[in-house]
Amino acid sequence: MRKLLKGISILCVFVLLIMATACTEKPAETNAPAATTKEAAAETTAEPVDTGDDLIVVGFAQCKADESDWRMANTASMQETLSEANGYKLILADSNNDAAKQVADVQGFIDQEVDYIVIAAVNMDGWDTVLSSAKEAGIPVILMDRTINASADLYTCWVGSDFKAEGVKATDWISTRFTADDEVNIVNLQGQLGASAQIGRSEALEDAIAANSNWTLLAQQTGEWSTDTAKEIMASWIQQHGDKINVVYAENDNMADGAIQALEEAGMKVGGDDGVAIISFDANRAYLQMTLEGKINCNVECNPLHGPKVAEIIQTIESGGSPAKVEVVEEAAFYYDTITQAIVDARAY
Ligand code: GYE
Repeated sequence: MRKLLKGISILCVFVLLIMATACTEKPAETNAPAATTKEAAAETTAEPVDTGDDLIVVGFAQCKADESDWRMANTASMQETLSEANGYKLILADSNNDAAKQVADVQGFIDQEVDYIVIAAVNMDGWDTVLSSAKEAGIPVILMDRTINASADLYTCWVGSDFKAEGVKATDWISTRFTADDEVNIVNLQGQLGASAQIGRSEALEDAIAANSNWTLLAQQTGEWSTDTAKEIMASWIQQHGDKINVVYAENDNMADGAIQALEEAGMKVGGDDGVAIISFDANRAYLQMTLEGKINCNVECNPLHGPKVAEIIQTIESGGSPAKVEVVEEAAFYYDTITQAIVDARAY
């Protein structure tokens, strides 16, 4: 739709230029034709000229492409689906988890007059101005993975996970693991603060702790989704609290792995029926293998493969339709005592 409008406006400019040139007197023996041509050329290239290859140009503002196993699978899904073979030109901007840079990346897409903008937001806040510019430019904005705090009329739709519901699956498992008479002492490795995934998962834990008088939050800190950072933090918590810790609530697989490394290096039993209970999120295949081995007790799925759904949304818009405002993906949870090798082997990421 947008490409048709852009093509018509360029054609009009060319017709006007031809008419203007035809009406002028034959230039004297000077450089006038070059000057006129040059001015004309400048006018037509003021707008990014449509390459005519009929590809749908999608600007993808990713938070940090190598942030985690989940994020790498998410980026790959977008690149595999929005490929030139499938009719797309995907422009990936990696903000390196810098929220201000990500906003600038989106502004850059507007300046390039892309056909669509897809955002996996570093932070929930700070979007109103740039999304208002996208709206004025008539560029549909698709939020993928993370939600944001912005007026709903500033973006076309959101596709992702219900992060709080993911957290409730995890805290429900903790409730089955311990009785009301047990002391439940929890440490919480949070995702990057301000990301909707962190907010939802942390909220579920905090609500469950408030609802269970025998549950205590011993420590809470962001591990920035990172294995190494989580390992360092966990080592310090072990120093402080020792074997009082009986639950690690890590808000993604990479941080769960870091915590497990720290616990094992401290000689503490991990997972299984009587080790420190490990909660994780994402359910990447490598970490479901660890769940099968009993190292992770409860791993809550968070599906990163949003490429096909984003393409479906774009095609709906291209054909004049309106996609649903919210698309929550269905997700499961996996447990060390019921998962099978077949389940692990069948995982797509
Ligand atoms: O859990 C984490 C990634 O936004 C759901 O970001 C995503 C989270 C995911 O880095 O591994």
